[in-house]
Amino acid sequence: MRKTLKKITVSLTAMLMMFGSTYTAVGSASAADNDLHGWHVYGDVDDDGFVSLSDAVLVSQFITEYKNAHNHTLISVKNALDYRKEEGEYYLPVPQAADIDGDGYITDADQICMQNYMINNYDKAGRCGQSFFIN
Ligand SMILES: [Ca+2]
Ligand SMILES: [Ca+2]
Repeated sequence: MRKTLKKITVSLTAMLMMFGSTYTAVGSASAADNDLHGWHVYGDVDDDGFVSLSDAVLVSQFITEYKNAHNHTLISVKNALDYRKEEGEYYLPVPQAADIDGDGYITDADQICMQNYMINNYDKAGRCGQSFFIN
């Protein structure tokens, strides 16, 4: 499993080198760590104000770690929110921002949307880079 993760990270790093560095996201995110109230950007999972490779890598690492820890593959946004309180190495600071296709779950499909957005400035769901508000 670790080998696979390393391979994914390496290939994503290679992609970064091929397609440039970071892409500025529309809007800004300024929520405190434990309070997600406010504006966020789909794809900016680590809440640094950019949709970048580090977000896609983090989602990939999180999915792998969560599956290993919980032994099931369907990760809801709520699961990911709860996981922030666990001792995971790769939790998602803003899990809602990772559900690009809006189905309520964080899956490889969301991560693929993020990659396509970074490479082509287009994702199938059409939400990556869009601002959204958490009440
Ligand atoms: Ca980010
Ligand atoms: Ca999803």
